[in-house]
Amino acid sequence: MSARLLVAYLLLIGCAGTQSTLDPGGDQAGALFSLFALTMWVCGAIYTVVAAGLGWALWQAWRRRGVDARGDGDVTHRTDRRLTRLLPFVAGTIVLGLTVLITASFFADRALFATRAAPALEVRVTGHQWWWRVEYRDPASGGWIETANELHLPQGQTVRLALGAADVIHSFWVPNVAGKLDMIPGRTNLLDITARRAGWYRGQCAEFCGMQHAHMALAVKVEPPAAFRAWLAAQAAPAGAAAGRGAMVFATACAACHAIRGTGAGGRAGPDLTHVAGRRTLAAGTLTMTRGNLQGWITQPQAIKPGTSMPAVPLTPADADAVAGYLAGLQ
Ligand code: HEC
Ligand SMILES: [Cu+2]
Repeated sequence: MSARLLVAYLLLIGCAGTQSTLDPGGDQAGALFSLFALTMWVCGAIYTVVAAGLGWALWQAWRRRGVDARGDGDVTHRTDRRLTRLLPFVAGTIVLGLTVLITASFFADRALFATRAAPALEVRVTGHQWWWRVEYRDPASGGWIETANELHLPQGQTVRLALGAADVIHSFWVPNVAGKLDMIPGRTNLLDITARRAGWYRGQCAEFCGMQHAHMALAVKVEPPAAFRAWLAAQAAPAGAAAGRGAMVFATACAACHAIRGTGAGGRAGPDLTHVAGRRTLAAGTLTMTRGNLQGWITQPQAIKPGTSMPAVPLTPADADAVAGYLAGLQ
């Protein structure tokens, strides 16, 4: 008994979770899940009928074993005629089943890619090898507020994502919230999403994009609109004035690639680090955000994420410690 329970548990734990199509937390994921459930039920019913028919046929054959060999073919012919009368019913069921599935699929598709007239918020998400640039349209100024590797969504509001790519094709996929949509260089794909359930989710690049494709995750937080607005206002604020050894090291060794708004650093080759320590993960979900992991990443990014576009910058241990300390303070 306990072994059977364990099997059932192992089969079902995959269904709930922060990266699951079977645990929808938004309208678009809900539409996809309903389509999936309907398809499962229809196909499950057909499978059951077919399996029962096969069982019946085997049973008949077993009951009549030896009869046909004696040359008494009547029984077989009678059964054949009965089965022939069933054919229109079988064909009708197939046509009906397919029609239901095609219609449901058509409407699910429309629900998935419907665009609203006036979304509450506009967010630009750009795929890079192997991280995500995320920019929010500032409701106050109309400008863009830049962060990386983390997407915050106001609960219950429709957000328009403008998806693009800087280098190769990537694909945006946060299964608890919405279906996949490719991110293609030179093109902008629009996706309206409405997240309903607050919490943290995990997105994942869904188009193979090179060596570290597996380490291209996106942390997604759905939160009540007031909390979201407070978070966005904090993201919009520049970092405090840069002072101390860490800031100096950053200005010489890192600023060519990274921006920290409010300081002179304005590089755009890598993620914006203005509030880097406020993020949940480092390097697109590769590490959790801690002071120790920050320093580890800065000293040996190529060991942690081989092939990443961030080079190992030669720093003395004291300088690495100072710059990690500086970044850890950027909440
Ligand atoms: C040649 C450009 C380049 C230089 C120089 C560079 N970086 Fe990076 N950095 C990147 C890129 C690109 C990424 C994204 C890597 C990835 O996730 O695959 C990155 C990622 C990071 C991240 C993780 C950000 C996040 O959102 O998770 C931190 C922190 C970071 N760099 C700090 C530094 C520091 C400190 C220095 C200087 C010692 C530095 N970088 C030098 C390009 C650079
Ligand atoms: Cu990718």
